[in-house]
Formats: sequence, C-alpha cells, structure tokens
Amino acid sequence: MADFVSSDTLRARFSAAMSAMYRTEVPLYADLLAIVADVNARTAPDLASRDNARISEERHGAIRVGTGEELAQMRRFFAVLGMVPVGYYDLAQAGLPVHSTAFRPVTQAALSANPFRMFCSLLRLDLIADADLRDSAAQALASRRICSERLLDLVAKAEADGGLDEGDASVFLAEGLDVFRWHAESRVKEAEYLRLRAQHPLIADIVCFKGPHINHLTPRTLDIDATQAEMRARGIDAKDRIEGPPRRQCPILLRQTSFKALSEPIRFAGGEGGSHTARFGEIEQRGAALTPKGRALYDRCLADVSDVADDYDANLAAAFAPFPDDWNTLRSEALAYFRDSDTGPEPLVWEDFLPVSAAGIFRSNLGDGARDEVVTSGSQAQFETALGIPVADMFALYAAQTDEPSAT
Ligand code: OOG
Ligand code: NI
Repeated sequence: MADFVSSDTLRARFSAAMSAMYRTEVPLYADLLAIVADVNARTAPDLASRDNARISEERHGAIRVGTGEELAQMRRFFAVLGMVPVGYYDLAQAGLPVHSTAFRPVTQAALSANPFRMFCSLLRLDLIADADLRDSAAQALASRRICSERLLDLVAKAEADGGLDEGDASVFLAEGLDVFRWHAESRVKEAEYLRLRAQHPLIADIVCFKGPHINHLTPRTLDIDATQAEMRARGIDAKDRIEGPPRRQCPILLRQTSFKALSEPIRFAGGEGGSHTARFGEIEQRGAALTPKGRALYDRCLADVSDVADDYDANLAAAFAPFPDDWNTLRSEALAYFRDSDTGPEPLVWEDFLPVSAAGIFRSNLGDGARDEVVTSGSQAQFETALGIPVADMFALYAAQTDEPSAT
C-alpha cells in the first residue's frame, strides 16, 4: 500500500495554511491571535501541555456557497481532511437566506489531533422573492467553478485509493487553499451587485465573487470576557454582545464574539471600483456539551432573556438562574455529557455551533444594509439532497463518546 498522508495530518496542515493566508489577508486576525495567546497563557499557566497545544492550534472558519454542486464538492473535499458534516443549522428562522452545517472531525482521537472545523452555509435561492433577481443570481452561479480540475481530480483519487501520498497531498492542499482565497474582482457588474446587495448583503457576498472566500477564522480563548476587554482596550471594534450563555462557574456550550467586518475595495466587471464588507474576526470560548435535555433548558433560558433594560449581561445572567452551575448537578440531572477519566468524570467539550449565536454573528457582520425579512422554516431534506449524504447527529456523537475509553 502506498504511503498515504493521514487525514489528521492533512487537516492540521490545511488549518495552519488557512491561518497563515488569513493573517496576510486580514492583519487584524494576527492581532487577535496574539491577544488570545496572551489571555490563554494567563488564564491557564499550568494547563497540561497536550491540552495547551490543542487549544492554541484550535480554530474554526466559515464559508458560504451558492449551489448544491458547490456544497457537494466541499463535502468531498473536507472528507479527505477527515471532516464530516455534523448538524443542520436553519438560519431562515432568523431571517437569513441560508442553511448550514459544520464540517468537523468526529472521533476523540481526530479531535485531539486537530479539531479544525468549517461552518458552511448554502444560499437558499428559493427565498429570493424577486423572480428576475433569482434568475440572474442563478445564472451567475451556474457559470462559476470554485474548484480547479486538478483539485477535483485529486479528491476523486483520494476517494478511489483511500488517501493521497505526499506528492499529491501538497498539490491538493495548495489547490484547496486557493478555493478560499479572497478575490477583489466581482464577477458581475456594479448595477447587479447593488441589486443583489439591496435584496440581502449575504446574497451579494455569495453570488458575486469567484469563490467562497473564507470570511473569518476563530481562535479558541479560555476567557472570552478578558479577551473581549483586551480587544476593546486595543481599539478593535468588537461586537457589543457576547453570544451564547452567560459567564458561569461551569462553562457550557459556546460563547462567541466578533469584530466588525472590514470594508474592502473591489472592482466590478466593467471596471468600476467599489467596496464590499464580508470578512471579520471572531473569538470563541468552548464549554461542556449539553444533552438534549440540557439543550432544551438552554433554549428556554435564552428565550427568557429580556431585551427591555439595556444591561444585556445582567438580563442574560438572570434568565440563566434556573440552569444548575455545578458539575455534580449537571451530571446527576443528565444535563451535560461526561466521560470517565483517570481523575474522575470530565465534561465533553461542545464541538459544534449554535443557531441563534450563528445568526447573531452573521447579522453583526453584514453591514448596514442587512435586512432580516425571510422568515420561513428550514429544509433539511433539501440541504441533504444537495450535500449528497445526511448530516451526522451531534447528540448521537456525544453519546457515543461518553462510552469511548478515555484518551491516555
Ligand atoms: C457564519 C456565521 C456563523 C459561527 O461561529 O457561529 C459562525 C458566516 O458568517 O458565514 O461562524
Ligand atoms: Ni464563526
């Protein structure tokens, strides 16, 4: 058998290459990495080096694709990196014309080797009410090729042979990186870009460019409040609310915040210049994975957050008062997942995303023109047909990991 590069190695190399590319494309991202590294070292100076290594290597990214074919290509590409689609996120409920999944590794071994994740959204053309606009968006997308022939050939080769040797792997990674590069040239004329953007800024972002540019990369912080404060102190325009649960003794799920999108110069087909807002920065703090019962309680608490007074943090904390905040109760009430380790039960880390938080991140980064009007329900079946396979059930994955022997 040929000497294949393992999917864990491919994923780690791809994640590092994306990070290097994004640092040059969005220099503020480099500042963010430095702040997070500082805060993490201060927060957990004695963290086991294995965990420390995982945390400083950890990041997620996000992309948005325009067609079912593009989504299926992404699914096949990420599979070579050991990443499978987990979960269905219905953003239409929040008024956004997309639905999403997250490509990520699923076993404990793969997650500890490198947990890189990619949040991937698919445009829902069916939610564009204006038929003319829908047709012109569909037409622009029909002639677009986001992957090179060479990349598609290597994906097919990896599928057929079960892997790639070093020679193929390095070409595969370079061609893969190219898919997510920023292109400042719009494929459509200014008038059409403006019409699409007026319908919804997300539609213009997805339809008008050569590829699904990476729109953010997110490092994992061990203290999001400290990181957010440090961002502000350095004059970074951070979003005013942290999405997700409040600060707690026992962190659960995911807390996220972002800095605002940059306005970047672009050139339209036809030659005129303009500007586009798409790319931003984000940080996240991960906590314990909740069971369906814990998640239902989380959703109820979140729904109870009052928007009346302007002290959002206090309202959030008050709404979460019913959520137990000690590990024993979280375990005895089966609200979170645990697994046995040498030192007793430890909570499983939440490896996924949250639809309400994701909607907040989208919204804060769509610029002033963002209008949320398409309120309708999701269509998981339609998404999975495009994807080519069903998405994995995150709760089943966590449940299986509670039985996995603990990593040594
Ligand atoms: C994705 C926004 C969602 C997250 O971390 O929840 C997201 C996007 O803007 O494309 O990245
Ligand atoms: Ni994100």
